[in-house]
Amino acid sequence: MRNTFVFLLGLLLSTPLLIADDKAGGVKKIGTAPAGAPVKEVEVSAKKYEFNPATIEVPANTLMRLHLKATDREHGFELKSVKDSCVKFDPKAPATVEFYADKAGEYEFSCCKRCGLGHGKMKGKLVVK
Ligand SMILES: [Cu+2]
Repeated sequence: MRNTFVFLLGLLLSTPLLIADDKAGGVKKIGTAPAGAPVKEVEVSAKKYEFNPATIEVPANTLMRLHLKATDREHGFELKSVKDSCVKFDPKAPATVEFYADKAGEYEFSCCKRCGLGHGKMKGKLVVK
């Protein structure tokens, strides 16, 4: 009986978190930036089926802060090489992604919210130099 109660309480407490996780907007942090790392802020707009800019360049060891704004409907942003990096946003709820790039390379990103027929080609890349 006691175990059931604890289980139900846990379920009750975790439910709002699960819901919040699927909502558009918010801040997603990928990687940890050391204190004092330079920051590069970039405004990225999204619409069917493109990101603008689609190529974003940043020097290595920079904290990149992407401000994602959708102009038509809900879209998503996810770094292909990073598990669970999807963040969703819509015209009323922009989102911010922070990505600390400590290694040079190209990181492909794509839309992670099905947004129509061209969804699969909605892509871009971060170029870390
Ligand atoms: Cu999409």
